[in-house]
Amino acid sequence: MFNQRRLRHTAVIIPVLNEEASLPLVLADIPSDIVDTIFVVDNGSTDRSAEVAREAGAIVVEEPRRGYGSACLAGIAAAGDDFDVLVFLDGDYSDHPEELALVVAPIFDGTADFVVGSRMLRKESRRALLPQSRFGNWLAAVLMRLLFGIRCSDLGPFRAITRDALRRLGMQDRDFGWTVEMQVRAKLAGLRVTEIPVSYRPRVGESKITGTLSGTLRASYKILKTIFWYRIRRPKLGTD
Ligand SMILES: Nc1nc2c(ncn2[C@@H]2O[C@H](COP(=O)(O)OP(=O)(O)OP(=O)(O)O)[C@@H](O)[C@H]2O)c(=O)[nH]1
Ligand SMILES: [Mg+2]
Repeated sequence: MFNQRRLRHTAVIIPVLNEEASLPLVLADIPSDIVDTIFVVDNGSTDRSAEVAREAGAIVVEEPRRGYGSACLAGIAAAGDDFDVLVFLDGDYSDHPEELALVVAPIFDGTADFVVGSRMLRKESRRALLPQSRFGNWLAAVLMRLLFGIRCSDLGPFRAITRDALRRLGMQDRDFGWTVEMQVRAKLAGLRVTEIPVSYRPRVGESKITGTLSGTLRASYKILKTIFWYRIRRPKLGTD
């Protein structure tokens, strides 16, 4: 493992909007024997998220344009060409950063280009998802199977991808459509994609999306719109 890590430079990208309470917990659990650099993308937080990130040794990237996708795109731009593998992780401590080695393993052993951590494969993780989130992910997975032949069980935020594969995708979405866009584009680009079960727990702090009606409706609308847009348009992506 030590030699392999030397071969691969791995960065973590954490989109953040007002997560000062959870961020120190997330950063403390990221395995430093695998990860070279942590980019915390501050999406216009009004709390001390940026300060606590810097205090914990992360590189803070400012992205004033709101939206989960915007934050991810800014993190990718900041990482540039210096990393072979990029890992995405939420900043609310609902993911388990200590499982990062499991998420990157199929990439490190050369069997996958893109790995999605699924929260739907383990009972206790599934139970930690709010019912609307469980239903939304199930419906999205059914539609992706029917419309694209994609076998997946979740649009989980905890995921890893090689820099080269990410470049081939040409990601564009700036908010809630980011996760599903990456999985659909990965299919259209012919990436080797695999899913692994990950743990999940209720977030630290106030829910912004899945725990609110407006957040759930906005996210669901954008995810469904993204799925059907790609089914109708089927853009050609570089397959090699
Ligand atoms: N809501 C929201 N989160 C953002 C934004 N930019 C970055 N984030 C971060 O993106 C990650 C995912 O957002 P969450 O609010 O956890 O979304 P969720 O997990 O679907 O729903 P909840 O955890 O219930 O709020 C978190 O680390 C947020 O801090 C943004 O514009 N809006
Ligand atoms: Mg969350």
